[in-house]
Amino acid sequence: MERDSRIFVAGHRGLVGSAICRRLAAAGYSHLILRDRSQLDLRDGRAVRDFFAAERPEYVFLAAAKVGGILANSSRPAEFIYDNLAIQTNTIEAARLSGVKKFLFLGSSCIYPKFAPQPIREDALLTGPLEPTNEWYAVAKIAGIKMAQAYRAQYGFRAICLMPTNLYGPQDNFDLATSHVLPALIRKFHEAKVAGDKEVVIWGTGSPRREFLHVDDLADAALHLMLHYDDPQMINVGAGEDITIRELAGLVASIVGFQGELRFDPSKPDGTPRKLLDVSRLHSLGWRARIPLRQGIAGTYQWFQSQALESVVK
Ligand code: GFB
Repeated sequence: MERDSRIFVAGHRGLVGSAICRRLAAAGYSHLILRDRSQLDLRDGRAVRDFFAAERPEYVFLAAAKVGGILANSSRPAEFIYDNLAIQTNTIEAARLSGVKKFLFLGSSCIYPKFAPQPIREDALLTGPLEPTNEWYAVAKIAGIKMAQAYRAQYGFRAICLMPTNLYGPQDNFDLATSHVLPALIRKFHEAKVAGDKEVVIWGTGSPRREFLHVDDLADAALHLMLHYDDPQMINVGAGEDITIRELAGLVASIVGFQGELRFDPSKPDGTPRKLLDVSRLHSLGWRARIPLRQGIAGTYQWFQSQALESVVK
């Protein structure tokens, strides 16, 4: 990939796409091709093929997807399976037809079986039943991995697949009904602190364990692998350590400065008990996560506050 290569970052307004754009810009890549949803609906196959034929991107980072936390995933299964299948099918096929040189597909750690041995190695894929709260999203992402591998096998299409763990960072979704846990906790503790509330309710029992990776680390890994990895086997991208939701809540509360009580609500789903990725393959390729969790959360809280301030000024 040259500094003036034509690079399409699909989903550039989202958490992942915006981080990939920042990373590419910092590395001097100057020809980014970007379209928001109103300009190009990736679920529309004809529109996607026309776009690729006209713009002829050479490299593609597919960061566009329908994503959400445990509640959004379990309450809108049809959207999660349809949107993701359509987005990735259209984009991979149009990229192949228009002669894209290399394509990066992003999956998720939830593609692995609910009770996969921990830490989860890449070869655990399809060895057991999925976690029911996100099986629709997971099935779509598994189809994307298999499509990338099939296209490589039959057409020599150079697609690589990254499986990131739970991500967080600036540009995340802070809507409490649809977000992931980390932005939800930042918002809940911030609002409770401002309102002087005595307690904050956390979903589930607090015992599930999750691994969190700052999205700037993911973007750095994505660039590294786009440049140095070219293999049909997918590759896990994680931080290498996990914590319980209870520990995470304590950490976020201390960063935000909330001093009240934490109340757990076991009527809400816990989801999978644990999903820590085995990142030995990634480490062997010379890449490691660098942003410590406390520092990453503090930066994300700063970003959240700057957005809140901006919406007041507007
Ligand atoms: O981040 P999260 O929604 O997704 O939830 P998953 C992680 C854990 O945090 C669950 C708990 O045990 C939740 O019950 N939790 C506690 C909360 N309080 C909250 C809260 O206020 N909001 C949220 N959202 N959770 C998703 C999948 O699973 O992970 C997706 O549904 C995707 O498919 C994503 O793979 C990375 O880690 O459970």
